[in-house]
Parts: sequence; structure tokens; C-alpha cells
Amino acid sequence: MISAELVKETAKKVGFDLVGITSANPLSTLAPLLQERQRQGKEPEFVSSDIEDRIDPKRFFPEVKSIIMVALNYYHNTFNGEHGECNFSRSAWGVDYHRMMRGMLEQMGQTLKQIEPALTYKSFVDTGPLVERELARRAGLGWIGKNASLITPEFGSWVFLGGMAINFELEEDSPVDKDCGNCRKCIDACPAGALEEAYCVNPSRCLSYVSQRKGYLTAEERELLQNRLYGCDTCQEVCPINVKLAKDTTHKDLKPLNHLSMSLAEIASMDNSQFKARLATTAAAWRGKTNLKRNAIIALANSGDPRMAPILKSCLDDPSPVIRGYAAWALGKLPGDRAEVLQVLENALARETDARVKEEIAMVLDKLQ
Ligand code: B12
Ligand code: SF4
Ligand code: SF4
Repeated sequence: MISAELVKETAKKVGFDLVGITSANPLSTLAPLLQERQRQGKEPEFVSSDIEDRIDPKRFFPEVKSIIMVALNYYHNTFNGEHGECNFSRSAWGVDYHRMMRGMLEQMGQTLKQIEPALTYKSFVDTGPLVERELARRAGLGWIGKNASLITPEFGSWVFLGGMAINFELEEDSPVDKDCGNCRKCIDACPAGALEEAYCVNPSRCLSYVSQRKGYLTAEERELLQNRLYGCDTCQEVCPINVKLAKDTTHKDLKPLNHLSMSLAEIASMDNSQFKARLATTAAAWRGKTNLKRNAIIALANSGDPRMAPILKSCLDDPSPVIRGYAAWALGKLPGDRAEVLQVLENALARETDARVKEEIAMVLDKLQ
């Protein structure tokens, strides 16, 4: 027979840093919040548009009686190798946590099933429809900070969340009774004003989302991204609770990989094989190579360093139209020999076939002439 105690012991043995249990009751308090967010268009394209799917664990797993919530500390302060000028959020420093945590949850499920053959389960990490921060809060893993993150008393907010719905009823944990008090450092520090009010992120402004959104970004978004290639950590870095509690992860797979030592120039010009060799195993890869290259070009433009012009010129011949368009825009932003840039862009316009890229080049030429 499985018990809450046995489940927690098993989760710890598998390697999870934190574990808590909550009921299968729907996350009813979130329904009006999600409806309002939908109405205001404040939901990113990659979450389910069916609110019931996001708040009702039974929709996810009809036999569910309890939910085991787990957390992994992923913080790392320093890393081997140079950081270069690239800024990846810490969630993308080590191996892709989705793969890692799914494997650990499966190991936990199999171990529990050996003890209780009648157990059935279904796991989730990030990509499932259920709102994980709320499940984790209810399971007693931590409280919700004004930066919307789940803050744990052990590691601050530097934790990944995951969960497992099971067909056995277990004793529930109680939520942690803590809050941010009068602090509002994260709200004041957010460079994009995405924390429009306490606890509430407007995803369309959040730079984490902007870095992951495909295609052309507005001029304001390009500037706000600065050198962020994937994700944004600002509202977690400024949090005094994190400053106090952050400790390096003990999970060797979450230690920084060597993509952190790549330069912006290398990322802006990488081909498929370089992308696969350096980035494919990280969480930064899921939106594809082009997004990372685009963000590197934006970072090169924001660097204001004229020595980056040759790499941008070579990007004008990239197979991806988005990259060619951004390279033209970035060349127009960098200081340097205007006459030479004009010549390079006129040549690029003459051989360009993509309508949007032609538009981008024409806009830069207009400005420079
Ligand atoms: C979509 C998504 C995003 C979107 C939108 C984020 C958002 N806040 O809505 C974008 C791309 C912007 C994003 C960014 C990030 N994300 Co994200 N994301 C998700 C995802 C897939 C769904 C979140 C969701 O449903 N949002 C809808 C809102 C309602 O939910 P929420 O933000 O979780 O809201 C909670 C509180 O903010 C509060 N709340 C929200 N609004 C309001 C309003 C009021 C008035 C009140 C009182 C409360 C309140 O209630 C909710 C539950 O308690 C989850 C995984 C999952 N399936 O849950 C990961 C998840 C939330 N993300 C995660 C991470 C790590 C990040 C980043 C730190 C990554 C990075 N470094 O760039 C940033 C942090 C940005 C931030 N400050 O929130 C972790 C969070 C871990 C933690 N400790 O909290 C999750 C759980 C993934 C995981 N499995 O580990 N994310
Ligand atoms: S992740 Fe960055 S942009 Fe998003 S709310 Fe936090 S500080 Fe603002
Ligand atoms: S910075 Fe302050 S307000 Fe924001 S989450 Fe941390 S403690 Fe809460």
C-alpha cells in the first residue's frame, strides 16, 4: 500500500529536491483570472485555450485522486568557461529539464508501481495544460511571489516544477503561509514593465516570451531584449529572497553546458550542425535555431560595436529570410562606415527575393541615405 510518506521518500531517492502532495480538486480560483487574461489577450500562443483543461486535473487524468508535485533546484552562480556576451536564462544553462524530469518522474512511477501494482499515473513537466505554480503552492512547496514565481523556502524561486497525477488518495500538504510583504523590487526592476501588477505577468510584454516568439519583433522589443538570447532572469535575480537562498544545484546534468561560452558572432552565424552540437540538448533549443540566431543578431546590434559588422554582412546571405532581414536592420544600427553599409545593402537588395526582407532593407536604406 502506498502512503504520502513512501511517495516522498521515493521522490527524494529519485533525486527531486522537494516534494509535496495536493488533492485532485480543480484550481477553481484561477478560472476568473484565466478568463480575464484570455479576454485581454494576455496568454501566450503555447498554452491551451480551454480553461477547464488548465484547471481540472480530471481532464488531464480521469482516475486522479491526488497529485504529487516535485521541484528541482537549477540555480548555478558560476560556470566553467567564459560567459561571452550571451545571456541565456539559468533555466537553459544545463540539459533540457523537461527530458530530465520526465525521466525522473517515470522512474518514480515505476518504483511506486512495483510496491503498489494497482497504481496508475500520468506525469507532467511544463508542457502539460495544468497550471503548475498553483498546484505546487497548494502542495506546500512554496508561495507565489509578486514576480508570479513559486518561491520555495529552501531554494527561492530557482526551481523547476513537475508533477504526477495518481489514482490513490494520499494525505495532502498545507500551503506555506508566507508572502512578499512590502517588497516590490521585481516589479520595479522588470525592464519591459511586464509585471503590470503584483503577481500578474503580461506575457506579451515579458522578455522571456519575446525571446521565444518567432518572426519579426517591434523596434521597442528588439531594444528591450538587449543581449537576452533565451528567457529572462531579471525579476528573479533582484529578489532578496533568492539572493539569500540561492545555492548551486547538486544535479550534475543541470550544471552549465558549453553553449554558454559561445560568442554572439558564433551563434548569429551557426549552421545546423553547430546548433545540434552545442545547443540541441538545452531547454533553449525548442523554438529552433532561427530564433536564437535572430536574438544574437539583435544583441549584436544592441552592442553598438562596429567590429561586429563583418559577421552581420555574412548573415545577409543566410538561408533564412528572417535572419537576412534582421542582419540588414542590425547593420543600419551599428556605427561605422555609412557609405560601405549603403553599398552592401544595395547589393543585398538587388539579389533579395523575399518581400519582407526587401522591405526591411529598403527601410534601412531610407534611413541611411
Ligand atoms: C506560459 C508560461 C510562461 C509564459 C507566461 C508566464 C506567466 N506568468 O503567465 C512566459 C513565456 C512569459 C514564461 C516565462 C517564464 N517562465 Co514559464 N511557464 C509557462 C507555463 C507553460 C504556463 C503558465 C501559465 O499557465 N500561466 C498563467 C498564469 C495564471 O499562471 P502563473 O504565472 O503560473 O500564475 C500564478 C501566479 O502568478 C498567480 N497569479 C497570476 N496572475 C495573478 C493575478 C492576481 C491578482 C493574483 C492574486 C495572483 C495571480 O496565480 C497563478 C497560480 O498561483 C508554466 C508551466 C505550467 N504548465 O504551468 C511555465 C512555468 C510557470 N515557467 C517557469 C519558468 C522557470 C519561467 C521563467 C523563469 C523562464 C525564464 N527564465 O525566462 C519565466 C518567468 C516569467 C515570470 N515572471 O512569470 C516555471 C516556474 C517555476 C517557478 N519557480 O515558479 C514553470 C512552472 C515551468 C516549470 N515546469 O518549471 N512562462
Ligand atoms: S522575466 Fe523579465 S521581462 Fe518577464 S516579468 Fe520577469 S523581469 Fe519582466
Ligand atoms: S522581489 Fe520582492 S516582491 Fe518580488 S518576488 Fe521577491 S520578495 Fe516578492
